[in-house]
Amino acid sequence: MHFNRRNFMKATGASVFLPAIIGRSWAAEAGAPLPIPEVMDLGNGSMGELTAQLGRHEFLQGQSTQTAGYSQSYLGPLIRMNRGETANVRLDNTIDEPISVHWHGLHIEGYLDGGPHTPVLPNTPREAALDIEQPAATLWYHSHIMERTGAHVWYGLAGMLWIDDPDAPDSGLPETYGEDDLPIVVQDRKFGSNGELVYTPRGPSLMMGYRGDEILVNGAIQPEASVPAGMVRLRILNGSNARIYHFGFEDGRRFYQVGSDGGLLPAPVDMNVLTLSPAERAEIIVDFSDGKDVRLMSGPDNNAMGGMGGGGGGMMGGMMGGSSPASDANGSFEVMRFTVNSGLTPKVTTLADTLAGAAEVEFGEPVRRRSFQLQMRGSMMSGSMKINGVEMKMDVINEQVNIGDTEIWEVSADEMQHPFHVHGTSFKVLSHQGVPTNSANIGLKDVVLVNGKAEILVKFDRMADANAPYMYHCHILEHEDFGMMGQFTVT
Ligand SMILES: [Cu+2]
Repeated sequence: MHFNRRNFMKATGASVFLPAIIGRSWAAEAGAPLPIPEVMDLGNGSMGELTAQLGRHEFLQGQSTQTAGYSQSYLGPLIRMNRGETANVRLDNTIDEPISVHWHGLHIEGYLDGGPHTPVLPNTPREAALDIEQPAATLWYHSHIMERTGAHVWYGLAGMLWIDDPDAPDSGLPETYGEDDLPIVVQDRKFGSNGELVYTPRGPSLMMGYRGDEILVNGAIQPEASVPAGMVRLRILNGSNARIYHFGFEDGRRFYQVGSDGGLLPAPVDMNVLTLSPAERAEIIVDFSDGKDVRLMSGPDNNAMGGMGGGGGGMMGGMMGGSSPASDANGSFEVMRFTVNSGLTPKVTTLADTLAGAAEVEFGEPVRRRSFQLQMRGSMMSGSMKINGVEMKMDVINEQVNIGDTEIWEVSADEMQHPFHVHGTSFKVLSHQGVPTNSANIGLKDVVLVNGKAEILVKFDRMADANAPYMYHCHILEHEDFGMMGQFTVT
């Protein structure tokens, strides 16, 4: 397959994903109850079915919006899989273009990974049998088609995936789904005056990544969750195309991070600001025992070329990074609200000092070092973004890795910060900007936000041959779609 970068803009405006007019005539409706996705449990041999489909979804009061989703109008069900089992799922697609289901964070072989080489073609169902052998973790899935990932995810082709480990010791963390264990998928979106989603990455919003001015959680605008007066576990996914969030509570209360991309941390990490770049996940424990309602906020996203206020709002934000939500004087904006419901009995009221069942991966001595330079400099002129001087090409394998080898990958980012994602494994972050990191506080990762330079320790235990190689790429989806991606085999 050959791809012409100049077709990119045309492609993202393809007819099934309707373009819209910028402006607004509707009221954004905040404060609806937090939607809790339906669970698709693939444990104990049960077979699931995931169908990519177009739909209409009501985000805005009295408005129906063209969307896409997996087996529902927008986003997909929360899929649960058990460690030590094979998860079986039938993938189908009723949309008039290829989509895929990339299992982001799963350690599975390349042909099952759901990358650009393994699309689900229209009305051509496929079955996938996924051997789950990795720690309990909060992952996700999304479409991952060459030059179309940004549009597909923007319109809704994404969902959460939780791995459970029936044999892990009890962490004591909250685990009552929808009550004290909540999926939180945070996305920014932009709507036109006709109520339709607007996705028109071009110029600055292509260069900086595409941002929206409405904040959605699980597909609802700034919703409200009703929680018990105890410990509540929030499993947060940044499901946005480009926006980086700096989450914190309006009252400055502290909270505890207990998990990251690859599973639980060895011990809770006390914090009051949590930064998540696109595709990163964090599990946090928030104490609501004081009974006070509180808003979850985010600070502004300042990731832009030259470090100038990209999504920061105002003229610069508009010029440089697209839209920004209505914000206070500091640039902070509301993500969602929590109200404490005294009618709910808290099930967990304490948090242990250390976490049983923390995620672990055995790394050996590194035998090789590779470097990856994420490059956007000159990309407007050349019509593509690059890694190590080359743009993504479907028929070029950029790296070959030996199965089971431990390697150090040195990743550097030019012009702005880039969230670097590696398929097929979880890695450890060794250093950032030349400073060794405390990996116990960071945990196992599959995305690292690179500001300058980072070193990561990687090892792959599953095969990916040249017919279905793994990808590494920037998870700002417009950068990925514009070529900041590469392919590697593991054999
Ligand atoms: Cu990038």
